[in-house]
Amino acid sequence: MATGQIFSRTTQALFYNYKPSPVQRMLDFDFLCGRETPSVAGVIQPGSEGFQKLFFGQEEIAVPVYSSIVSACKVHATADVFINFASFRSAFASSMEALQQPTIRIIAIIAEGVPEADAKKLIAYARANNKIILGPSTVGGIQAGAFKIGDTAGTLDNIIHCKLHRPGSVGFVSKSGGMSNEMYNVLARVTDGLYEGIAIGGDAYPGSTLSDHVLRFNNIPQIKMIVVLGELGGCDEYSLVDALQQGRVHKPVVAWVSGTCARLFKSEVQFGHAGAKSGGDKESAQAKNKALQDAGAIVPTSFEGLEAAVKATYEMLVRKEVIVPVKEVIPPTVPEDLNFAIKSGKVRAPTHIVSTICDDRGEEPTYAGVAMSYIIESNYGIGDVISLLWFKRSLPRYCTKFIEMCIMLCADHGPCVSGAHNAIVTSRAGKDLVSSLVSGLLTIGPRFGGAIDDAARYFKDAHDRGLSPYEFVESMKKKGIRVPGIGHRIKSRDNRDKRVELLQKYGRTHFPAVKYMEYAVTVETYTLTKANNLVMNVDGAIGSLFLDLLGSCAMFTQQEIDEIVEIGYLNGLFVLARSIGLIGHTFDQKRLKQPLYRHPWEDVLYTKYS
Ligand code: Q5B
Repeated sequence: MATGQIFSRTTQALFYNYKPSPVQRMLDFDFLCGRETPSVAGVIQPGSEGFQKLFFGQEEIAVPVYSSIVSACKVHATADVFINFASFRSAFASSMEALQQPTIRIIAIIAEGVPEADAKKLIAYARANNKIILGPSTVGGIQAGAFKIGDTAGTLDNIIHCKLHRPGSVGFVSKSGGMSNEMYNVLARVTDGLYEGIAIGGDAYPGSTLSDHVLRFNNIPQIKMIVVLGELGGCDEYSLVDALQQGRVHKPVVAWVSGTCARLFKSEVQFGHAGAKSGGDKESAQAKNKALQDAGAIVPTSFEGLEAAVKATYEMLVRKEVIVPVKEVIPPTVPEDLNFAIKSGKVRAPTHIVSTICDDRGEEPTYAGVAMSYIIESNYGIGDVISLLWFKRSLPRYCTKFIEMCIMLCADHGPCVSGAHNAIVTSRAGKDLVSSLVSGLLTIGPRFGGAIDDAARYFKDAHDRGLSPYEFVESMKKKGIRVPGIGHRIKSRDNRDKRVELLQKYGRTHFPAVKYMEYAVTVETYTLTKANNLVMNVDGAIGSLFLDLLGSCAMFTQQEIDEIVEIGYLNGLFVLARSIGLIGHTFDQKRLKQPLYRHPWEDVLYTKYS
């Protein structure tokens, strides 16, 4: 591997298996460093294509999404880093495919738990083809002020705090990503900061080794000293020992191998990383620290001494004028995400929607404050749910039963009515359930099913003004308005609508008062003197009885009743009820495999007169 720098301020990556947070963090880092181009050239998400909206500073950009590695590499031939966020199950296949692309030079494999046999195959292929693997089981790496992989170095605050937005003089390599963060902090405190930092990953078979990166750092002129953090287990550190002994590293190396506490345990101990287990003596932290020290590395006596050793080495290099401390750069302010800023209480923003009936943010949704489990455990019915969501209160059982009666009685009235006819024709035209349903619902209006609100409005007004049925009906006639709630195409004096009778009977039996319904009956008595079919219809029965319900249950103020009538809640009962039937008709037609409907010519009057 050796040779030097692997990243620059123009390095671009392809990000496999899209995760919004690490991609956005990379772009935020770019902005902090003053990069001109985003470091993520594209995202690969098997099965999707298009783009992802992300921020590059204040500007929103569209990052292209590709469904395959090959197509992404073809379009972005200069993006030579492949950041693989695939799970351990699919990391091997995607990494191998990426390695086989001529444009890809470096792969970071984030997944933990990649089978060792697979890791070995990837490593062999990478070595044979002069490519670099970081990981598996790595957070990645960073070149300060230039390029960063995924979540490396954590939050923006941490990055600024660790001065990673501009290059320093230290090369750092460790197994652990978590410890890298710790060390970036130390380096910012006691040196002029990091130049490049790599976490090789904690697996037993890392794609690149500590010594691979130390030897590379040795060739990067901007790196003046090297810090290495090893771990007990495995023999990786010994290749660094060899390199030091062979005089292949010319820069001061400060090193520490963690895990010295393993000796305190009686049996073999497995630490956090797969490769970090106390094996034989040679793999112990003590043995490796000693070997590194003997080979010429600066090794403190404990981890606590590492900071002092780094500081002393840095100061020595400054004294010798090997290091000229870099000038501080003030990073630009990265705009904070609105959601985050709101959550942390830093900003406030006006809401765009007000909602008062249902809250789904807690453990369980509540309807008008009543928890879902209470609704189920208390045997609430659909009438109770409607009263909570429409009227925002629990109505007495006789009221909710009445609502349920309305729903049941209006659920369907055969295939010939406007709504069902439309739903049937639409379904037979091959349209889906929602289209068929909506086509039927759209017929509900002043003539068909949608006269309940107007019936309530006119009956209430006429009754409250003390109009006699004669005065009311004739005044309507003068205005050219048909009395809503009166009249039916097939029902008549001698063929009464059973639904109307059932509703009236229920109201008379259970409601404290039915003055509006009785007024509507007197209106019907009058209209029947004009024509046999001017009976009270289901809209008129529901409209007048609902006025009685609202007025007599003592749960609504007069102002609330006026508002319900004015807004027009009551047609909702017919819309809801008839949806049941319209859905049934749609299923019926599909089940019967009915062909496209075409109205017969014989049933159309073709005439030039109009
Ligand atoms: N005349 C329902 O009319 C219908 C009059 C009237 C004064 C009236 C009509 C009407 C008001 C709206 C209403 C709900 C269009 C109906 C429903 C659900 C359904 C449907 C189903 C289901 C029927 C003949 C003569 C004319 C008119 C006069 C008619 N209605 N006068 N007030 N209300 N009602 N809709 O039979 O002198 O000859 O000019 O608009 O409440 O939709 O099952 O089918 O569950 O699906 O077509 O039940 O009444 O009568 O229009 O030929 O009129 O009577 O002025 O007088 P028809 P038309 P004139 S329930």
